[in-house]
Parts: sequence; C-alpha cells; structure tokens
Amino acid sequence: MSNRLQTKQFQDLDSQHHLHPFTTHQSLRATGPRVIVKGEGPYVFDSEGNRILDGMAGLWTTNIGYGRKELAQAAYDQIMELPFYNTFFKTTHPPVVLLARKLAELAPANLNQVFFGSSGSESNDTAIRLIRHYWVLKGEPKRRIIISRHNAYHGSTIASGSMGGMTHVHRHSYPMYEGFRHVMDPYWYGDSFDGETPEAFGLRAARAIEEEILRCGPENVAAFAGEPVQGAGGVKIAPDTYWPEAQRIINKYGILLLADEVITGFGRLGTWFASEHYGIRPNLITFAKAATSGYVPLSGVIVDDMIVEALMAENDDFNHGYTFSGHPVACAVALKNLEIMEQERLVPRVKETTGPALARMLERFKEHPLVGEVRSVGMMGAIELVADKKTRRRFDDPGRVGLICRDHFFQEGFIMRAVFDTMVCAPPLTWTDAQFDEAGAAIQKALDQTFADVKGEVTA
Ligand code: PXG
Repeated sequence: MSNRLQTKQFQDLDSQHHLHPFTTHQSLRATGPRVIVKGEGPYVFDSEGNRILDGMAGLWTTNIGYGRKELAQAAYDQIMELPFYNTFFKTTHPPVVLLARKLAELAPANLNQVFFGSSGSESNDTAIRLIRHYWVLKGEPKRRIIISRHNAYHGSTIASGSMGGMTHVHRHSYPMYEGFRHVMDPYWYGDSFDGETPEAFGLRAARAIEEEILRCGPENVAAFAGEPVQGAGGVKIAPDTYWPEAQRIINKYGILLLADEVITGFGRLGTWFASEHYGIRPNLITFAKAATSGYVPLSGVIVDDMIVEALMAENDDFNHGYTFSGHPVACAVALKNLEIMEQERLVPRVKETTGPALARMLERFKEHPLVGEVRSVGMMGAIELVADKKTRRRFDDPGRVGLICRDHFFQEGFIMRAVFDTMVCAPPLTWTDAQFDEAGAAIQKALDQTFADVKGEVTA
C-alpha cells in the first residue's frame, strides 16, 4: 500500500471513530490528523515517511527519547511476572514498593509517601482531596479554598480543570468545581507595567497571593497550587523574586503548598524536582508524564510527612483510589526510566550542558524582527512572536501567527508548540549538539518564512 493511501485510510478511520482531546472537531475532520507511526531517539516519523525532530518530547514527556529497548524489556519482564494486581485491601507488590522508595529518595526530605494514579489530572484530584481532608483532620474544616493562577494547567477532570486557570476549560465544566480562586500568573513579558523590572514584577505577582488570602479570609484558605514554571500556559518563567516571596506568604498564613511538577518533575530544570531548583518547600508534589518518559501511563502525589501523620492518626478509610494506582508494569517501567536517567546523568547535564545549549540556541533569535523575547530555564524554552518588538504589541487575533509559525516548523521537520503566539519547546534531555544545531537551523527558516507571511503587520 502506498504511503499516501495508508495515510488516507488512517485519517478516514480516525475521523469516523476517534474523538481527540482539546480539538475543534470540525476543522480536524476537514484537514485530517497527522499520523505518527514511529519514534526513534530524538525523532518521530509520520506515515508519509517524514523524519521530524521532536522539540516537545511528545508533550513534555519523553525525557529519555524514543525507542529505548530497556524500557520495553522492563515492561515485558513485569507483564510475565505479574501484569496486574491492585493495591487496595491491604495488598502491595514489589514494583510499587521499590518505586515509592525511589521517589521518596529523589523528592525533598519531608516528602516520603506516594499515592499513585495514571494521569496528571488524577494526581491533582488526589492532591485536592488530600489537602481538604488534611484540614478536616486538623479540626479546621473551613479551610477549603485552594488558590491557583490564571493560565495554570492542572489537568482536565472537573476538579483539576477547575483548579487550573484556563477559562476555555472552565467554560466546559458545567459547572466548575467549587472552592478555587485564581490570581495573576508571573508572566513578566506579557504583564509587567512599562519600565517595571522583573524583580519588582515578581514581588507584585507573589503578593497577589496574599491579597487573595486576605480577601477569602485566611481561616478559609487551604493551599496555594502552582506549577514551578507554567508549561501549557506558555513557559512562563517567574522572575527570581517570585517563589521566595510566595513561600514567605504561604508560611505566614500556614497554608499548604502544592507544587504541580507534572511537567517540571524528573529533571527538566536540572534538578529531580523544580521545587529544589527554586528552593521552595511544597507539602505535596504531583507528577506524571516523564516518570516513565511516557512509555506507559503513571502519575502520583508525593506527600509531606505532616499530612501522612494526620492520616495515620485517624482510624478510618481515606476513600479515594484508582484501579490502576501503583500499576505494576507502570512502576517497573518508571524504575527503569529513572535508572537510565541516573546512569546517563541526564539531570545534572541539564545544568551543565543541555540547558545552556538550549539557552544559546534561543538567544540567536533575540534580534529577529518577529521576536519580542526568548527565555528558557533548563530544558524548557519559549520564543514570543510580536507585531512590534519595541512596544511588545501583539498581533491581532492571538494564536493566528503562532499557528502559521508552527506549520513552518513542521515543514522544516521540527516540532515546537504554539501557545497563542508564544512558541514553546521542551526537548528530550538526551539532545546533543547535533540536535541543537538541527533545531536552530529549522527555527531560523521557520521564523524567516513566518516573517515573510506577516511582514505587512510587523512594525520594524
Ligand atoms: N499538570 C500539569 C502541569 C500539566 O502540564 C497536567 C497536570 C495533566 O496531566 P494529564 O496526564 O492528565 O494530561 C498537565 C498536562 C499542552 C498540554 O498542550 C499540556 C498537558 C496536557 C495536554 C496538553 O501543552 N499537560
């Protein structure tokens, strides 16, 4: 069968039977999806035989790259030994025990127990329940409000979607789950006043948390939740002043801190968890994605000893859990994934080589007429496309130019994601100079082509 015929058949079947996440179904049906058939190292291959450099690690996920046989072997061995058993009803199994111990070792010192799930959304639902239950156990049941931020992405279930700050997700919650408040996100490039330094802006953004605590009444606030770096919101890297001030406020009012490390966990910033990078002290860390480099689904919440002690003091069930909590195959794959990351020093390399290489690659485009700002931390980066560099004026119809640019990237054999007109990337941690060079060349061409398309709208 020719490639084209095969592609067409998959596209037709897809449109007949497959509902995609976060998709305009009408326009997808009109164009048909891209069919990805294989992954190897840093590349994916589509059904037309094109090789594409994956600058998004799948979706912030495949930290060790594609096609690692060791992970396939770990899954095979575990399936033959014990493909499934549940962890309810006073039961456990070796892979879940070993993985929980490993995660406790990698996480901050006060986080030593893990509650498992299969997706980031689930892990945040678990965290929300744990937070509220903790305050009930402590005799402060009024503490229910969780403060989060605009543009946060915490998942797509009703609870995690409500905790997140994306209005288009709220719109389809019918209605939102109650008890969440949203404050400004620390997006200096987009939201600072004229002449406001990043440092001053970081403090202002953090103090928005305190203002909200006071508005709600501190006795009603349970926790603050945040991604150390907002990922899906557009790689919003907080100025250095933000997290220390946020932590000070959290301590002052004695509320809990939930660090959503679904994207930043497992080395993306050059530490196992970004909480370490920013020196914050979360009471709960949620993780998913790169725990297994995405080879199989696994997520969880790593929980503060103080919360566990409260649970232990209660002689009753915590009524929450998933069939696949601590799935043995997922845990075995995660253990092997973490072992590979350690053996190949992928986490320290983010600080030593790969992170600086990403920063250098992006810096090259700072002067491009379409680019307002480039930024990165570790192996997460962004390029802001603007209509006027000097005034930071945006293009009309946000997202239009980002999509034009994304298509040019794709034609150049490179994947970067568009968050409106912010182009974001999060490559696998395994990239070498060859991939940075290849990505740099693709970005140069794609930006030039995008500029040619929208030149008339750009103020030089
Ligand atoms: N928290 C964070 C910080 C995430 O980035 C989730 C929770 C939810 O995880 P699950 O496994 O339930 O999807 C995420 C997921 C994007 C994009 O377009 C990002 C995510 C998911 C889908 C798309 O950048 N992040």
